[in-house]
Amino acid sequence: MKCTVCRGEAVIDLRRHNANFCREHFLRFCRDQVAKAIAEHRMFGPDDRVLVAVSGGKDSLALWDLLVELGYRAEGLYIDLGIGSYSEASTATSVAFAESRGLTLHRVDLREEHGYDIPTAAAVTRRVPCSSCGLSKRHLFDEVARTGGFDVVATGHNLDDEAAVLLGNVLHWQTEYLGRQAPVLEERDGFPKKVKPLVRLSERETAAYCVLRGIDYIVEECPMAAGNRHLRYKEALNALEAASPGTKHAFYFEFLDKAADRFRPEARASQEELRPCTSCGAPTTAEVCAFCRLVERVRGAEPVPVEVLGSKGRRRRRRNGAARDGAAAEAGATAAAAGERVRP
Ligand code: Q46
Ligand code: ZN
Ligand code: ZN
Repeated sequence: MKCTVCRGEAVIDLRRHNANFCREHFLRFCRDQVAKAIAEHRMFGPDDRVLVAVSGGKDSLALWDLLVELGYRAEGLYIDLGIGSYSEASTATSVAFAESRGLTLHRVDLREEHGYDIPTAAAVTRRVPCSSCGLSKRHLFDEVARTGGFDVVATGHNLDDEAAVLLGNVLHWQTEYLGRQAPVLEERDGFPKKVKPLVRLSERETAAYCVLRGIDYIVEECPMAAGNRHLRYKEALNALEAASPGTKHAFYFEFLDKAADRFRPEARASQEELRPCTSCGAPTTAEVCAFCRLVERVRGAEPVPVEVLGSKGRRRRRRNGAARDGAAAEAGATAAAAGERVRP
């Protein structure tokens, strides 16, 4: 297999681009795709301070590395969610990455700083973990961006993530979410601008990027993600992509080009007026924001181990006929995956 650019030995084939690349030209391809996404969608400029949402996984570390390689002023934010050994491994990986490159990593520990962790919040609220997790992450990214003087928050959502979210939104005709699905969410009433510079790269490409750059990332998936519909949508799209390379790219980018605008009025109409939370000052539609209400409810509760939650969650879902939790899981995970805000 020869590199399409230099005819040297290729290390990866990209069927949707009908190309093979050697290490050097694949890394350049990744940088070009990210640079193109940033320019085309006017994500940020060379003087902007970018806050990268870091999880220790391949996408967020590849994103941080790529932004630094492209010369941007990017610092990381890692949130310790307290999800057992998964969070321990994520913390170690994120810290090691930042230290090895001399980069600034901001850290928030949910239990130390806010008195709860995600498994406990899920048990106390009797909602699926992704619901309180997505809410907590969005609030803390916004807060650190605001207090730290960052111009924009960048998340590691890739083409597979965005295409899967789009498929979910289309299958259920979530027109309000369709109107908000974009690689850029502009700053609004105290919420920082949010961008997804990896939208032109697939999951396989970000993983290959990490391997070729020697980036050590956690392969383990969050144990709380098991069974969510988002993963099934990815599998379905992978089957279509295998049969017809380029399907995911066309599905997502043609949606942006030809259909997204049609849903914008609906998304705008659903935007309610915002005012500062009387407790923390974050923009909210209520008197006290959803994050402060969550903290109030779960702070100091007896910690619930991940394993216990897993079995309880499954029992509860069976008893309730799956409906309510299934929908909540999907909304939480989908919004978390899309980096979007859902109203509480
Ligand atoms: S970390 Fe949190 Fe994800 Fe785990 S609990 Fe759900 S939202 S799956 S991106
Ligand atoms: Zn080459
Ligand atoms: Zn608040």
